[in-house]
Amino acid sequence: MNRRRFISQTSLSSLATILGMEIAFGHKIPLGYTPLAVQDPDPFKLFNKDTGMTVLNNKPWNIEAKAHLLDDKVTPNKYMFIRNNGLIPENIDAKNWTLIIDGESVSKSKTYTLSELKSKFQQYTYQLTLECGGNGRSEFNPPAKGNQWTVGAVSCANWTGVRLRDVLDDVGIQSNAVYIGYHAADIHLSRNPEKEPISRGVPIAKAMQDETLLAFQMNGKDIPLAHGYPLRLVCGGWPASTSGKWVNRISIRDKVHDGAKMTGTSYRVPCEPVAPGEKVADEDMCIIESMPVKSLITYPKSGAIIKSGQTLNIRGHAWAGELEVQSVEYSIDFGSTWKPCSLQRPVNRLAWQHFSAAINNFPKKGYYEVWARAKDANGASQPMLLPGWNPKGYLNNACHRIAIKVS
Ligand SMILES: Nc1nc2c(c(=O)[nH]1)N[C@H]1C(S)=C(S)[C@@H](COP(=O)(O)O)O[C@H]1N2
Ligand SMILES: [Mo]
Repeated sequence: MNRRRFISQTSLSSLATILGMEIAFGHKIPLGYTPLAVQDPDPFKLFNKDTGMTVLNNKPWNIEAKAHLLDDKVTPNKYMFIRNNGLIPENIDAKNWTLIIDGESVSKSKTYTLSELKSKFQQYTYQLTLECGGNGRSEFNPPAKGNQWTVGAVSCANWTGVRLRDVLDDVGIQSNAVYIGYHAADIHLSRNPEKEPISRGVPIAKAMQDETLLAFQMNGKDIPLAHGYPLRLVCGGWPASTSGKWVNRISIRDKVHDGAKMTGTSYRVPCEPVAPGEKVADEDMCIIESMPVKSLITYPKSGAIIKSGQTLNIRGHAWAGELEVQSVEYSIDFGSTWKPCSLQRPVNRLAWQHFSAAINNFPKKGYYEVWARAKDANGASQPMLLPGWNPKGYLNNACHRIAIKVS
């Protein structure tokens, strides 16, 4: 009797797809063994990312953009950051994919296939800004553990799907519902099937917004594998950790969801400001909700050189969580004085807005910095250098800055 167990046919064919060739003796690969060529794959090829992207971590994959790569109005896949807490699910079978809606606050749980979701409910498309709560972490001092994101963990793509609200109305939600929590098919780094890499959620009011989608398309195509194929929850304007990828279950909770990375200090900041480096007790940490106002200069690339007397055209995007951005200004004197940029309205709620300015008041040759500062509808502005320090390094919405040489 042969006790050795071998790789499945589906895993073998997906390996062959990744490698772009047939694996000779492939059926002899022992179960659980990863061939060398895919142990350390080229992430840019693997995920169709631009080679200008920065890989911060490979186990799990975390990849960010650079400011100038985010110049498109709608972020294409090749420039979209990847933030994984665990391992990307293997052998996804979209045809048999199901979504379970359960939890304390449904009278009866209900299961939908992906094709039922698509055919039963009206479909909507929105441009939605997704920013990792830890974007900008690398600037905090004392440093916070975790991925050292600079400015590139933000995107605004077109997401198509059905409204979570329509699905929840179909299931029937009880009046004691407080929160939703997603569960997904990704694999814990320990490969322990009992553990979830991440299971977060949002209050019922956010879940019920028009723009909160169960999405199956990104930029008009099936969602790329790394971004949640075949089904993803998208909650624009909130920490992107609330937008569960590869989602297969949503629990309607009668209390604040207590899944992985909802409790303790995860995705929480001190409820009251603290001094840099101060220890904060878990009970004094509050869950991050809407993301703060922020902007990014996406053109030109930092380091651009112009001739004396030449106009410098800048452009970029600004966003403010649940709010609209009211104005964007720029400074060429390290924040002493500010001038207005022109700013477009968002194409829909929770989409980033585009700004631009023609700068022609550089007084002499030399080194300059262009700083951009956005203000939200409530009048809150970005801090110039750093916002309040917090133990986990979240919510750095400091002004973005580019270097310019006038020669
Ligand atoms: N299932 C699942 N969903 C997830 C994550 C994850 O690791 N697993 N990461 C979250 C975090 S922390 C972020 S910032 C966003 C990143 O989305 P992206 O990789 O599509 O840019 O996905 C969120 N959804
Ligand atoms: Mo994140």
